[in-house]
Amino acid sequence: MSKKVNKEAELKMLYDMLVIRRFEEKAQQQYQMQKIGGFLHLYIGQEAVAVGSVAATRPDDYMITAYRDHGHALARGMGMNEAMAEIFGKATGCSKGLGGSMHYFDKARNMMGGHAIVGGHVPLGAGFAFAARYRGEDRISLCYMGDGAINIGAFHEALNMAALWRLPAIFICENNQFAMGTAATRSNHLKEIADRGAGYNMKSVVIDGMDVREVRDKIAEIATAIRKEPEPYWVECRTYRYRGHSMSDPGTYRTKEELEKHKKDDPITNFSSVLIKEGLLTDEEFKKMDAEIKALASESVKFAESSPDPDVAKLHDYTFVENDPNYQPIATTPDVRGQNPFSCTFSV
Ligand SMILES: Cc1ncc(C[n+]2csc(CCOP(=O)(O)OP(=O)(O)O)c2C)c(N)n1
Ligand SMILES: [Mg+2]
Repeated sequence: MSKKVNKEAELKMLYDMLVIRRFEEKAQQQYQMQKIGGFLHLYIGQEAVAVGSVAATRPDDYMITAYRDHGHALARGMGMNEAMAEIFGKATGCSKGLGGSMHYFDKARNMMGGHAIVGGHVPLGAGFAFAARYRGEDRISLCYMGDGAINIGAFHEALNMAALWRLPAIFICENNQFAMGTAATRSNHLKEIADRGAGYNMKSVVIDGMDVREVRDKIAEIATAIRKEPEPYWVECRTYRYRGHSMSDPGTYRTKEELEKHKKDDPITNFSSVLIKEGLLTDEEFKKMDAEIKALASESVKFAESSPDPDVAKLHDYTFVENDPNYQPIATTPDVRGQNPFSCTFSV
């Protein structure tokens, strides 16, 4: 065991991964009891990616992801109550019950959303990095996506611009090996997903996404480098989802044996064993931690059930910007290169 190990930080990573696992098991149960409508995509198996990368970065760094978003929000510190209430479509949810499972949002924690359109959020991830550079801040943008997003047009536009403008973004591909029922090997003419970065002359890194320490350490290294010298990185985190694509997935595209083989790499079981072996945790402490988290997950269901529905009269709220101190009406929008961008016709 390295001398530099910080017991509290290590235990927090285990705790955060367990929060995601137990929260989602509870959500799955509620879905099966038909208390939750719409889609539900579980992150179970992939917890080390969100937890390790959040542990490696700062709370003021931006993060954005696709629809498999519970893990990212919880890792950033969202409470289980507001997370569960959102899935139940309640007014106390993180998106006021208007987003549901795929559209978590937590501006206070710089969690800039779960996004349902595959690859559609990648330009936004580049945009947050642009905003940070433009303002002269040393914040970075963590942009997560699935292996199914890397052939989408918006993905390529975003990576090209990010590379051209040297934006401080870490594009993290969570390669869980499938896009719905399609294996990544059937949809990409690539040897490795990590090779995608080469097309944009971008530094590329492969990470074992089942090992939370490796995720944290490698992302921390990249984050430190790009805060000083901005440039984007392309990261492939190799991981695996233990549940179906969504709740209605019959899973016919993989065998039971394959699933069982990958369960041996369980990021939580393996990390807890390592911590016990290193003397940072006892078996009893682990059981106590788990029981505490399970109780919080049950509590979050009670919270969600007893919360009010959103007010129908407010259905159209939150669609357009309101009370934004940065918003400038057209008349006061400053000129850009001598022209007002909103009141003139550009000649090209
Ligand atoms: C532009 C677009 N095309 C198709 C879909 C339908 N769809 C939803 S999820 C998904 C698979 C995406 O897989 P991946 O990016 O690997 O993410 P994972 O589900 O594995 O986390 C598809 C094709 C969509 N949401 N958006
Ligand atoms: Mg995938």
